Amino acid sequence: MKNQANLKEPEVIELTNCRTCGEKTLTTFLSLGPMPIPNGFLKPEQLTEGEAYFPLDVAFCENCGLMTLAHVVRPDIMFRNYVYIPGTSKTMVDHFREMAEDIAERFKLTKDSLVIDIGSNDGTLLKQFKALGPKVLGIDPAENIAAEATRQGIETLPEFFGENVAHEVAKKKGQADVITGTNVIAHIDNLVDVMKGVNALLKPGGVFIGEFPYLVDLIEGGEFDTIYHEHLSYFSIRSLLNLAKRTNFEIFDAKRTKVHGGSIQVYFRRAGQNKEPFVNELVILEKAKRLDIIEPFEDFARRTLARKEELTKLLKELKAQGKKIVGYGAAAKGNVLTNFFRIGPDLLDYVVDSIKYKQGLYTPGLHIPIYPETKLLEDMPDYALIFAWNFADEIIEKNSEFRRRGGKFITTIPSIRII
Ligand code: JHZ
Repeated sequence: MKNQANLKEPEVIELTNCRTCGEKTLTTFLSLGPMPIPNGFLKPEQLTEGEAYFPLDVAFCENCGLMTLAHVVRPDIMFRNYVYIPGTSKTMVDHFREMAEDIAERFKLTKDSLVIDIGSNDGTLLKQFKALGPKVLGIDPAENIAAEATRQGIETLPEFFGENVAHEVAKKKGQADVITGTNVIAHIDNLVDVMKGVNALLKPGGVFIGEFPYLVDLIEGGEFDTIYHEHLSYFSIRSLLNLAKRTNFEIFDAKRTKVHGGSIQVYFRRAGQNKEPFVNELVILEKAKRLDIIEPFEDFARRTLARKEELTKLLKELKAQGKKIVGYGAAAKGNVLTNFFRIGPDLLDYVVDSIKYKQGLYTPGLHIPIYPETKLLEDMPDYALIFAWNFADEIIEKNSEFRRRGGKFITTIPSIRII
């Protein structure tokens, strides 16, 4: 079984039809690029090699309300050798523990149940399921991370998920009671193929639960830096209802969660079980927020440009006062911010990060060096700009000594603040 990445395919293609409803009604309303892929961290010897830049334009589907990137970068460029892992964040580990407990209880999972996680990464979610009894299996195309997860006891197949892979897994391992996919469905272009794969791999009566950043939170919070090449789709429930209908599934529950700036968990099962059309408070909320027309998206684009001016002005003023500023958390979203705002080593001396795979590397595009978090106290810069704003509370709390010695944090989202 080998993956679907075809090296003969072009590196980037323009999207012509909406991925959830299939219509040709896409209108581009914001351009953040071109820029390098934001998890494309560089080794020192790669700094002079030149990087590939890809468009980063955002479009809106007038028909079903999906927000989507206007282009798709070939997946193997982004996901084969991946550096992001959720396991170093306490917030994510706690979140996945709660999620696993909730699902295991609600769907009465036992030690005979099978849970399969798509885009399972380092196995952080599956470890929680395993501790509760069920058998688990991960599927993730990042060969480096899949191998590490398997070494740690979470069997992980290094594959891109789709219908073909699903049939093979079902043959070898059997069908699953629950399939999960956290922060991965938004990363996949062919969602019809994903749903066909889920159909092949799910037991009768099984459920598929997807979690991803929620469009309402992204637009309201001005979370422009969540927009990058990996994240092809920014889902509303409305857009997903279209996808479910096209693929013979139905949504039977959807709820908001706090992670990654505000996410949703959406519950799918095979069609034909809902007695009434699915309407919950989120469907009503999206209508009230007018996310079915382009105006709120154009307003979001205006707010993003205003934030660019505000933050660059602040950093330049601090720099002119002789202050030393660094970045905190070499998140992919930080690389969107630095590239779009043009904030480079002239303003930020370095970035600190807890993930060992990122330390010693340089950020894509602007080449800011990355160090372990311990450098913050050794060096005591005046300001640390928090790129990983979704973990701001955790980061500020664990760095109380930095603040006690006079260090200050700057946040960018939901607003630019000095703490
Ligand atoms: P973090 C990820 O985006 C990747 P990113 C992915 N594409 C996705 O879908 C979204 O999340 C939703 C560091 N850190 O999670 C670790 C510290 O240094 O916001 C990470 O490098 N110290 C799958 O990359 C970064 O910050 C800490 O105490 O934007 C956070 O990256 C903590 C808590 C984190 O994701």
